[in-house]
Amino acid sequence: MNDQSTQTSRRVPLSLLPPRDWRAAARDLDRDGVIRLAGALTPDALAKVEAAVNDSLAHPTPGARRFYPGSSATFFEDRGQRHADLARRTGMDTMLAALWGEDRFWYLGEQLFLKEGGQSRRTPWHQDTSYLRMKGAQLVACWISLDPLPREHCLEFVRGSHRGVLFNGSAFADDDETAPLYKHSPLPRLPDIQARRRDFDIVAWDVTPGDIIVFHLGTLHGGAGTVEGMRRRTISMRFLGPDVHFDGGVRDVRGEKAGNDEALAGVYADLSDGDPFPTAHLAEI
Ligand SMILES: O=C(O)CCC(=O)C(=O)O
Repeated sequence: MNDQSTQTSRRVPLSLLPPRDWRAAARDLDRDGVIRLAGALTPDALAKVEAAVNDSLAHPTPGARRFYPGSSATFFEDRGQRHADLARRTGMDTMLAALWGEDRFWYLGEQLFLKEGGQSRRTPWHQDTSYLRMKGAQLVACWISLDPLPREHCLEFVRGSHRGVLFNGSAFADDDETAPLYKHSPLPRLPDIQARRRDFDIVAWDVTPGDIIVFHLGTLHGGAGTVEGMRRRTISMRFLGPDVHFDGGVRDVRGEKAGNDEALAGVYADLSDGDPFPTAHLAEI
């Protein structure tokens, strides 16, 4: 048996996952840059995600951050590559195979957010691709909330924006959420979506634990804050497929170390625009 068929054979069979029209889901994801897979996780799979997130929150990495430390509410963020196995144990790999019609893909890593303890701020609008140097269609996050969230506290998206302009990253500045992360990049500054919400086609859902929101990493998104008495634990698990290439074009931010660039500097070295994105450092799932 070759490596690829070994991968496929150890996946949870699609027939054991909650039924869905995967062809329609793939079409909608391609068109809108985001879909909600309602009830995608079985209770057992959800329990596994919750255990993994709670474990990560209890054992933060050295890079864990608390945004907006002046606020009394917690806005905690951490990232890592600890949960590739979770993707397999929950059937997420089977779902991606169904969405992409692809058997080979890799785990890019997870990012966790915890907001609680009062009125926490919004996650500023941004595109994940501003912090990476990747282009391609097979580049997604599976965003899961472990707490029920009404639409107004969910992650929000600008529909179809994965096909539009790539903006500079948000620096998550206190006083201006559009303030650019890369000071010398030719990428345009983010528009002030929050101030002009009516000008954008914003989509969000009421979310129940067990739902997965799948979005292309180029889709503009921003996350609501919390209010008193609320806890909002979310995880984004990110994946890439073989159509992903190195983006060395306008994203050239040589000399600026920020965000994921720092962690990926060694991987980016010696790559030219359009090269297949290297995957040797990633877990294949
Ligand atoms: O959950 C949130 O508030 C933010 C999520 C996010 O920005 C992401 O997963 O990229």
